[in-house]
Amino acid sequence: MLPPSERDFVSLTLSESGSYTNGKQWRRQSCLRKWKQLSRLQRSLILFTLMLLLVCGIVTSPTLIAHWRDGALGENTDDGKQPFVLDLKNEYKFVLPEPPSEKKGLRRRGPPVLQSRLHSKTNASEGGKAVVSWREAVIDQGQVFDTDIKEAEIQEITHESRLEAVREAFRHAWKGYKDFAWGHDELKPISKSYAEWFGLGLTLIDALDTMWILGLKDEFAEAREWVATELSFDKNVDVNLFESTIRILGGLLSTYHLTGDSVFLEKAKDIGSRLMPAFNTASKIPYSDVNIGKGTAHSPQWTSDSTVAEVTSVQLEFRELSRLTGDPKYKLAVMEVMNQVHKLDGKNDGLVPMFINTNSGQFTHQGIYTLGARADSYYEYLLKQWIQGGKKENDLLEDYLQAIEGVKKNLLRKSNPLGLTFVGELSHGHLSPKMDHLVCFLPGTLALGAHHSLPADHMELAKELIETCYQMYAQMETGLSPEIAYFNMHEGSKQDVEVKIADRHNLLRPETVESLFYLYRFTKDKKYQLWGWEILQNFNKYTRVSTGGYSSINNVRDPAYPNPRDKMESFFLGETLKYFYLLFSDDPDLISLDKYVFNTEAHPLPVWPDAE
Ligand code: DMJ
Repeated sequence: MLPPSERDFVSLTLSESGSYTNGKQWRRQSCLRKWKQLSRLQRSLILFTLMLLLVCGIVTSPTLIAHWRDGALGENTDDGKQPFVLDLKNEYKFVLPEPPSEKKGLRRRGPPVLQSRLHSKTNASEGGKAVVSWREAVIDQGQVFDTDIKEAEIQEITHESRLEAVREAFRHAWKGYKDFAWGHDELKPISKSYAEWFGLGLTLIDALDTMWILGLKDEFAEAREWVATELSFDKNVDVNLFESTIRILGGLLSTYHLTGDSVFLEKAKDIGSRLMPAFNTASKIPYSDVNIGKGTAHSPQWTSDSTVAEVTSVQLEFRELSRLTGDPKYKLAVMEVMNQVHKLDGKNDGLVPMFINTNSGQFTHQGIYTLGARADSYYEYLLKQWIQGGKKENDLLEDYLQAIEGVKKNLLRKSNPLGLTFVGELSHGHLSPKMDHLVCFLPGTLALGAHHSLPADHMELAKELIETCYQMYAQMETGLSPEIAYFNMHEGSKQDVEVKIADRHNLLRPETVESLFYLYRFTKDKKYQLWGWEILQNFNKYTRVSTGGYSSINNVRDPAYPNPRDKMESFFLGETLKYFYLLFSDDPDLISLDKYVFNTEAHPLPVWPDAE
């Protein structure tokens, strides 16, 4: 216990200058008398009016609002200074400091540079159709897709310094996780605490192979020790089958392959077998949730449906588990799902609805077709299972090829004014120009297919779509994409990408960086690295928390007020930073795309050598 002198206490002292004169005392007593003569109702009314005036005064004071908004919530400032939070001692602390690359004297890229580059080109091309981009910058349509980025611009930041910038970003994210969330699922970097989802150290497991690929040996060794000594799946906890398969099972399997360390294989077997009760349904279409301690499984409380993307995006992992263990039960369970979905009615030119019933095994809520949430990775896993198994499973390939034709026929449109190709959503015959950021996995998947000898026009479409995904970042004021974009299709629109208020958040998602990586690997066009570098700079500028970690943000449209959500998703370490690193690496053998397929959480699994 501290001595009394050092303990916190509050003292009130009347100073001499505070003593009253007789006149003042008299006036005070007289006021008091009048106050006491009032009825209780009169006194209450006066007090209520005074309170009302006080509250109105505070609420309408612009200075106070700005102070509260910028200070208490930890936002960026308008004048380009660093944002701050008001901590409990009333001191200001920086939350989102200068990106490390700037500290090292590297030139910042991102929207301001893009803006001036495009602006000067506009002046040079008079008569070109001009559009207004972020911060009112005028962009010449013809120049936006200029692939002729000067070599000097690319070389100004060296290859190695980009890789180091990713390592530094990872270390910074890891520091936050280690300091405030070690062994828990997710870091809450602003409140310096953690959030549990399954209570299984999700971020740590998701990040294992990223550390290995980035060469962060000390961090990896510490995390490996936690897995070996602390991680237990013997817990009475409900987990989501899909999320725990792609993040935990996938993360453990890929780390086993990269390291050869059997501790990861043993853990993978343990979680894999604990997830199997999900497949005990009347239809064999799995439930969404499993209790890994009790061995029971169930649908969500409100429905007996599962999500189509979820039940068809666990196959890479369970197939691999069967191959490694020699036990076919995992593979049989997940291939049964694929076989059923292959035969189902209710598809539209190969496009699937978003829900499937665990009792009947039939699609439900038919009529809506999207490449976004709830359907996305169904398409990704058709192609990747075909590659994983040695390109022999024809049903998978047929379904994939038919679906891509379905996308072309039903979902593709051009935006205005730039003519960006986007993937909309079909709802009962009506095309909505809505595109989730999640859809940005598609350019990478199309490019991967083309690399594996699928039609060359898939690569052309991939190139068009990745430019759209990049513009979802570049047309925003922060240079970061919203969760969902709406594309203008009307003549005379000023910019292509519109965002609804509810969709302005950015969760540090990986899909665009993932596709940039594939496009760069296959084309070697340096513009993809440059675009990725811009995006990394903007993550550093608007989402980095000074005490460690990165935070998803609420508003990509307001650089002065991005409004951190206080959460670092595990996929930021598992996927986003890994894809950044692979994008900036020029080594085609660093996770060769002929030897590995990435699961949908960016965990590389081997293409089967002698595909059975
Ligand atoms: C990840 O968990 C996976 O990439 C999944 O396929 C989609 N959602 C997140 C990332 O956005």
